[in-house]
Amino acid sequence: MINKRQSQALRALIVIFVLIVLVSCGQKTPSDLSKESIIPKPVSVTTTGEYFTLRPGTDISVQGESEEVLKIGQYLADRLKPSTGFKLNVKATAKEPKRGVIYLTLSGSGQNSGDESYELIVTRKLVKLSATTPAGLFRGVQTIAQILPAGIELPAKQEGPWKIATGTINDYPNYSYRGAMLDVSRHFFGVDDVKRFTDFLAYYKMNVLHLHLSDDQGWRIEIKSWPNLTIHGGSTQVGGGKGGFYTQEQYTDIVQYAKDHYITVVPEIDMPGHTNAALASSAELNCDGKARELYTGTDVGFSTLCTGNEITYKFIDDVIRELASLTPGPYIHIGGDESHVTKTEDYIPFINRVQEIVVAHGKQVIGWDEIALASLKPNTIAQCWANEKNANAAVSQGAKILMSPARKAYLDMQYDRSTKLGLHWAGYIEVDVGYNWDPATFISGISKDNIVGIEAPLWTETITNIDEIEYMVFPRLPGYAEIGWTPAASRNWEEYMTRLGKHGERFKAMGIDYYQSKLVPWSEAK
Ligand code: IFG
Repeated sequence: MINKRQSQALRALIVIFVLIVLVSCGQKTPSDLSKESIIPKPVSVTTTGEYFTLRPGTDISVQGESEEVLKIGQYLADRLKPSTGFKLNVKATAKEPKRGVIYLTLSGSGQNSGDESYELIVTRKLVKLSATTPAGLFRGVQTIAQILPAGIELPAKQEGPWKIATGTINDYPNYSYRGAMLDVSRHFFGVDDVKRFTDFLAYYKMNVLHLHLSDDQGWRIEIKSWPNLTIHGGSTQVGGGKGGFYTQEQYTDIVQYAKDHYITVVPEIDMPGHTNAALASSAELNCDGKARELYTGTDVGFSTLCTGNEITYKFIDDVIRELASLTPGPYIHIGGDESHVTKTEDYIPFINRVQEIVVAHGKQVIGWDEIALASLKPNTIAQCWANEKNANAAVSQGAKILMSPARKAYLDMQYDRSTKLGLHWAGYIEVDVGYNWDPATFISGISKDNIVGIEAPLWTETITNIDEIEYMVFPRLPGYAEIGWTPAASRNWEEYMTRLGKHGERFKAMGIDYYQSKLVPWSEAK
């Protein structure tokens, strides 16, 4: 029997021990899930005020034997392993585990809101991520990474603890098409750069990678029936550098990598304008039968395929056939922009015929908004970039609109006049300008029902390497991802910029060379 003095001493010891445990945690114990800085902002978050702790023995349990879901489990493990140093074994399980694991299941996300919806329930004992499709699980995995401390993204082992605030998240996207474009023609970027760009899209739940594969300065995709397109047309770039191109094998590798991240590749062959690289590669594509010189400048609108020659349509059919066979996604982008030296009376039948060719090869057409001058096929999408009249003309033909207004969404626009990279013909796009708009009310006559989604193009006349890509893409990309995912009614700049500020640590952890806009309250690493 212990006496009063001893029991007081014991109580004091217990208090000291508890304090040591709490202090030694070294980090604020997350206990409010609704205060986490998730981008895109989820549809609904409820908090229960405790936390789940990732431990060395935490497994990732996957319901059933689906290879695809096990692969998502392994993707999550690979995301968490470097910084935690934990084994994070991925195991198939027949029934819901009791405790101590991250559990992925396709048993439905609690509300059937489309194929990218998910539900994440975190308790002290279990992290349960459920969805109705693997894509939904994959989107939910990005949320798990974002509600762990920013250090989770570091490539080397960190001191934990690795705690996740408890509660429930139900989430699904507002638009089905949420993407970004990389212009690999003006300057060529290798497969690894494209994969890193793809990672950025995946982290922020975007689902389309549009590759601008041909233009005046370079043809970047091997076409076996027209080999000179890449041998000659891929041999240079803006400024005269050595250029480059993707072999069909490399393109297939990019497409597979995107697919593994639940991202669809949209390949673009720009025509009839922006075709000097093709015109330099094959004399017969020119109306005068003379091959053009390669072009390494940055002018636009000076080139056109010979719309009156039959060989032009054989060329296009060969290109679209080979590209379609390499592209699992539903779309082929035919460009159609800035065809300033193609007469309108030639442009219209040309676009009509090219749409027929694309549809004949089983794909749907996307084109820049000028294609609205032609008769759009039923599933053709017009990408609105500069001309609101064209967008309205497309809608009046029943076409859907992909919103990429240059003055809001062009990632090659300078942040302000001091930005060393980029252009400003459409205006300066600081982080708030890129975020503070609603596609559904941006153009009169075009409402949410007419819009498939949003895409942020990065044109690369002035962008030459991955660091420069990162500087122009971050921190604006998460904002476009949120515009595509989160309803406008739930978005406002004042609230968003605080969440974005917390992502600075994540950008740093991922080695992203981002523009530290003065408009954003960047949080210091803890
Ligand atoms: N417009 C051109 C691009 C590129 C861009 C640079 C479109 C659809 C200006 N066409 O944007 O090729 O040069 O900001």
